[in-house]
Amino acid sequence: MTVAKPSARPAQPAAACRVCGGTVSAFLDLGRQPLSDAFRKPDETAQEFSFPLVVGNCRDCSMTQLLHEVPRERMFHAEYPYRSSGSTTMTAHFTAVAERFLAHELGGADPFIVEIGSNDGVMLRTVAAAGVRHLGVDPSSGVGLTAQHGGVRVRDDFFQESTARDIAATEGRADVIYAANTFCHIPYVDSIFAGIDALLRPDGIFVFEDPYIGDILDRRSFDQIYDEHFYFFSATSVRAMARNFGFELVDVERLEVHGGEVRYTLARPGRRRADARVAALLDAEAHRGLAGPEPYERFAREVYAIREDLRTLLTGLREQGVRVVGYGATAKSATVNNFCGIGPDLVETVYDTTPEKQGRLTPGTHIPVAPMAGFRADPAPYALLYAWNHETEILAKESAFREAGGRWIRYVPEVRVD
Ligand code: DWN
Ligand code: SAH
Ligand code: ZN
Repeated sequence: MTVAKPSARPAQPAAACRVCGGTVSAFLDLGRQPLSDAFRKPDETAQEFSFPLVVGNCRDCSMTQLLHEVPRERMFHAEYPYRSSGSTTMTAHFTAVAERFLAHELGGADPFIVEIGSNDGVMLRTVAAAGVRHLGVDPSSGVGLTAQHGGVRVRDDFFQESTARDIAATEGRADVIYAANTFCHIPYVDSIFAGIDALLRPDGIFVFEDPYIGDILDRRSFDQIYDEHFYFFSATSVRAMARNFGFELVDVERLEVHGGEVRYTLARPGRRRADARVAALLDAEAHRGLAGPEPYERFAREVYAIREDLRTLLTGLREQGVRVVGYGATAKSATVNNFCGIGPDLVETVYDTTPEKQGRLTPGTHIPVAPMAGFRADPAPYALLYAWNHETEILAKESAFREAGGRWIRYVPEVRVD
């Protein structure tokens, strides 16, 4: 398999910022990539969709973003396979989010919570169980059906201005609008903010949590970059974006989930006092130069080094005839496999608990995906931990693998075997 030269300059060096219209300059070209969640049936013959995965940083508002947008209907549809409840850590995380909203954020006699990207209902089912009025909005109707079976009300739709206006007209305004790992998936932020403005009560809050660019740079987690992740937020870029659309950033909270995230709270200007954490994170970002080009250029060099190291390790193991399997058919792994040229010759099988991914092939490089039982029944000496963001949970339940002499391969923040 051929891989692009490390010296390759991005095919497209610049684009217009989707937030402010300024100039986005590219800092990393990850090559042509498939849809990260399009797992192929083995007998499928149609040409796979691909697009140039190039990421850049806006010189004007400092928002990190992709230079090419994949049409949303290609990614989010009835067969979208990702299920939020597949991790016990994430399930506990979202139960705690719901409990916090229920305890602290609901005013009036008939409160209303809206979630954008409610997926299988992992957060809203706690709200539903408490008998509180709610609505999930999600265009991926397969996972939405699971939410409905769990007692959650779901609207099978993309959230945008028209959807929000319609909800406000028929159901009234919301106390809280929440989005986890979804707002960063949506390029059309102007329509989202117009929708938030139409749907949120005057004192309401818009809360969203997404991978934090500071953590991506620190942990060199280049696999957070894939079709669905359009934006990579910082406090600096979110504050500028919020102001641009008539909102104020009033709180930020660092989270350890999914490899490092920040939860941002927005309110209408003057409605909430900004927590001191906002100024602290803005200062920290200014101090480390997050607005400038240096940290991004350094990151790009580090990513190329990881690719070299990972390919050297995997091809070395192949030459010795040593088996390597993958753990977790993550969306992130599409970037790793396609950027590093990892196919079934280097990783024979990827094990995953998601029924919708099993029996299929990984996007682009076509590694078979198999049920997790095989990982234990037919243990290989090496396992590439694609679901590294769930490491604590996985290492706890897979302790037998290590005890039997199995070794984990990691690729972020560097290639490591242990
Ligand atoms: O932002 C997004 C996040 C929230 O979820 C979406 N764009 C798509 C998706 O990204 P991902 O696929 O990289 O997410 P995860 O949570 O890292 O995916 C974990 C994968 O590993 C799932 O396919 C489930 C699987 N898994 C497993 O097989 N055994 C997960 C755990 C915890 C396990 O023990
Ligand atoms: N909140 C969940 C799901 C994240 S996956 C979690 O944190 O685990 C991203 C979800 O966003 C998918 O279910 C996808 O269908 C949904 N999504 C993408 N664009 C959307 C939009 N414009 N409006 C609502 N949901 C959207
Ligand atoms: Zn910009």
